[in-house]
Amino acid sequence: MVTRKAEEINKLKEELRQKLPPYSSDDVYSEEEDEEIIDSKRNSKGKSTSGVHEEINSFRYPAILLIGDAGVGKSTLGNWLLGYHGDNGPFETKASCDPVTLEPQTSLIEINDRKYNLIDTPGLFDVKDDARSEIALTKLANTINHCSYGIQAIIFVVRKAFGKEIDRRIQAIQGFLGEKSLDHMVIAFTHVNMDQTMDRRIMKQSFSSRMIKFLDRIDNRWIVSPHPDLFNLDDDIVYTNVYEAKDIIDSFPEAYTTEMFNKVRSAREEAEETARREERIRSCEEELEKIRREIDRAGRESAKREVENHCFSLDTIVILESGEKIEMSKVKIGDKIACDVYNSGGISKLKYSEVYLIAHVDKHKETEFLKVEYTKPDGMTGN
Ligand SMILES: Nc1nc2c(ncn2[C@@H]2O[C@H](COP(=O)(O)OP(=O)(O)OP(=O)(O)O)[C@@H](O)[C@H]2O)c(=O)[nH]1
Ligand SMILES: [Mg+2]
Repeated sequence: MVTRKAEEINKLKEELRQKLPPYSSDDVYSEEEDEEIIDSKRNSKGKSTSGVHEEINSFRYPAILLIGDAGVGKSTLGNWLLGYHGDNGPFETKASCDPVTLEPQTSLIEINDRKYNLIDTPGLFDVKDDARSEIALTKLANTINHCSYGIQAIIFVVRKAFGKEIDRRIQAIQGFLGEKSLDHMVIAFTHVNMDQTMDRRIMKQSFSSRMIKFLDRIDNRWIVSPHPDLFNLDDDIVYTNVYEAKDIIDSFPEAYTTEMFNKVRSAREEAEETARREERIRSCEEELEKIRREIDRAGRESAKREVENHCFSLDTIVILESGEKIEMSKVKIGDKIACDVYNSGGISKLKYSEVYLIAHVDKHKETEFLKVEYTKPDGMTGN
């Protein structure tokens, strides 16, 4: 694994030295080696980005994605992997409060004679800015959709001291890329101290139980991205980690495909749409309930006023025997309207009474009535 023999490391160093001249901003990276690489460009800040470009339409090979929090050291690791010093390679790096890589950048990388697009992505989790995280996720989705040759590896760059937050990050990545993406994932730890970088066992001892569980899930595929202030390109440990990463990447049998990603994406979008729909229904129901309560309260107040006035108003709603509800003003002689409630075998039922006279429609005008009491021939009385 990581502790390679000295000669082997020297051989690897020599190989790399032959392949890659030291980076200088005037270099035109591998244009001669690969005619498909787009001409070197200048990024928005004017710094030369030889060998790195932002044309995501130009992916010609399986992709290796560098993902992780903003400022965690993704571009630095990209540079190490390309054979440059972490802080002095094609990918721009900077100690900055603001995110540095704002658009996905790509550079060609060759591992065991196979070419890949190494893609440096904008920071996914910006603790200071949720909207920016959202944009970064959209950009990542867009980038993935352009990886028509699939994704060979996802290098998830993680700050070593990242404690309990790791679960949230992993869940977010899994939710975004899908469970299958874990089969293509390598964890790269940054901000690791000298001892932990030099000795994998010391590093292991520092893992939390959560981290151990997660690393088990991905078959312990992890490397250390050496601290650029502590290590040089020539240091064995840099080579060891770079080659460990490359071995892992090369060992993945088949690439994670855009279809897999899009399947996860449509499932996620469907779930989000369902959640949004349910939320809309819930808020409509809440609104309806509020209106119902309002009507009920207004009805009670109006009934109270009517009782106080000894009269109903013309817009008072009455229930007909047919169940239809109409305003008092629409009532006709002969209609049977609900006038009382009675109990029938434990069930409340409405009692209806026939309208035989509409006598007093103006509640503001006082009218005199005669009360007639009668006795029918069968002895029944009424008034
Ligand atoms: N202490 C420490 N600093 C590091 C490490 N890796 C990178 N850095 C420094 O952290 C700063 C940010 O590194 P970048 O590689 O630009 O980080 P990034 O993840 O690409 O950042 P964004 O593009 O802004 O998302 C640089 O100054 C690096 O030198 C590390 O392992 N330890
Ligand atoms: Mg960056």
